[in-house]
Amino acid sequence: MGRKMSAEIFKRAVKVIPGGVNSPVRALKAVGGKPIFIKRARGSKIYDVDGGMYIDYIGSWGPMILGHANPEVTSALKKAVENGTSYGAPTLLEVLLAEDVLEAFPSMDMVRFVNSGTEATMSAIRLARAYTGRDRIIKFEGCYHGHADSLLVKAGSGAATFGVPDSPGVPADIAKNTYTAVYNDLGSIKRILEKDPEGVACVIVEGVAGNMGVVKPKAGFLEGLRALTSQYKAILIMDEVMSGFRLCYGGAQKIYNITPDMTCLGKIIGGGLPVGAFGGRREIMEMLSPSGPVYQAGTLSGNPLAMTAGIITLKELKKKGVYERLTTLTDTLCMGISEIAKRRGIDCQVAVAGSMFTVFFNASPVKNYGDAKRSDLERFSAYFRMMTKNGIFIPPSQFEAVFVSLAHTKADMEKTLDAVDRSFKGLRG
Ligand code: KE4
Repeated sequence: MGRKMSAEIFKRAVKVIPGGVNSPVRALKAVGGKPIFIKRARGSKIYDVDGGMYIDYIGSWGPMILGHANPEVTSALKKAVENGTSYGAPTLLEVLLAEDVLEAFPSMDMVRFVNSGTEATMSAIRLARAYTGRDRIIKFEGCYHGHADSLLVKAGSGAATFGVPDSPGVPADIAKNTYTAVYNDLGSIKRILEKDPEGVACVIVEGVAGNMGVVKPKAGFLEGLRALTSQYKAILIMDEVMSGFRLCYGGAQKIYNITPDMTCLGKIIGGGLPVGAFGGRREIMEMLSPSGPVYQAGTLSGNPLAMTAGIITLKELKKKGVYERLTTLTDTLCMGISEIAKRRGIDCQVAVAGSMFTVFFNASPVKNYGDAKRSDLERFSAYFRMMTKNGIFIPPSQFEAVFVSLAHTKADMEKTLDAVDRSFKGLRG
C-alpha cells in the first residue's frame, strides 16, 4: 500500500531531524525502506498515519510487554498527570518502584533511576571504574549497551588488543580502554584478563543477547564469566535493559542463577515512558553522589509519570500465569515458523528466549556475532517487506529481537503465521 502521508511527513521530518527520525533503526535503512509514521497503538495493534493497521512485534523495542495503551497503565497515568508532571524533588513513587525492582533482583541492594538504558550502562561503568580504581572495560562483539562513548567501540586488530572507535566522534583515547571479546567464548575473555590482570574495572554483558538478534548464553558461559571476573576482581555488570522482566520476573540472572555485581535495567520498568536504572551491591552503590564521591545526576530521573507507569507494569507482570502465557504464545508462534520454514524449504534458525525471538536467515545455529553476520541480509529485507505488506510489523533488522506481548492473541498468531507462509513462499520465488 502507498504510504502517502508517511512519505509527506518524512519529507518534512528530514528537514528538521537528522535522517527524519530520533533513533536510527526507525529509518528502516537496513531493509531498504522508508520510515512508517505511527498515529496510535492499542493492545497488539499499531496504526500508521495512512490508516494501515499492523500486528506489532516491535513493542517499542521491548517496553510494551503488556501491549499498547494497557488500561491499567493508562488510567493510572491519567490520574498521575493531574498531580503535575515533574518536580525535581523526591517522591514516594521512586521508593515504591525501587523496592519492587530490588525485590525482583536480589543481587541488587540499591538502585538509581535514570532516563534511558544508555544512561544506566554509562553510569554503571563509571561506578565500576571508581570502585575498582581501574580504567579498562570489556564488552562483547554484537552486544549493544547504548551509545556512550566507551561502548561505541570495536575490537582492534585482535580481541585482546585495545579497542578502536566504532563511530566518528569517539576519541581513540577513550576507545583504547575498551576491550572486545567474543560472546559465548570464555577463552576470549580469559586471554584479555591474563594480559591485563589488574587493569579491568568491569565486564559488561547482555544476560541474553538481543542486539545481534537473540543469542542465548551457552551452558557454562555466564558461570565462567562470573568465576573469571571474581578471580580478577573485575565487576560483572549484567545489562538486563532488554532481558530484565522480559524473560521472567527477575531477568536472565534468575534463569541462569548468576549473581552479578551490578545490573542495568530499562525499557519494561518504564512501561513505555523514559526510564533506565542501574544497581548493585551496597558498598558499590553508596559510592554514588550524594552518599559518595562518584557524580551522576538527571533532571527527570525518577519522573513521577514514568515511575507510575513502571509500578503498574510490574504489578501486572507479577500476576499469576503471566510468563507462562507469554511463553506459550511465543512458542506457538516460533514452532509454527519453524514448521513453515521446513515445508517451504527456507533455511532459517528461530532463536527463542522467553517472549523474544529472532528468525535468522542462516543455515546454521547462531552462537555469536560472527555467526549472525553470516545471515542472509537480503533475504531478511525481503521477508521484512512482505511481512509489513501482510500487516505484520517486525523489527527492521536481522540483528534485533521480536517481542511478544500479553496483548497478542491466538488469532494474532494465526494471522502472523499466515503472513509468514506467504512471505516464505515469496522468498522461494
Ligand atoms: P536506550 O538508551 O536505547 O534506552 O537503551 C540502550 C540499551 C542498553 N542495553 C540493551 C541490552 C539494549 O537493548 C539497549 C537498547 N536497545 C535498542 C534495541 N536493540 C533500542 C532501540 C533503538 O536504539 O532505537
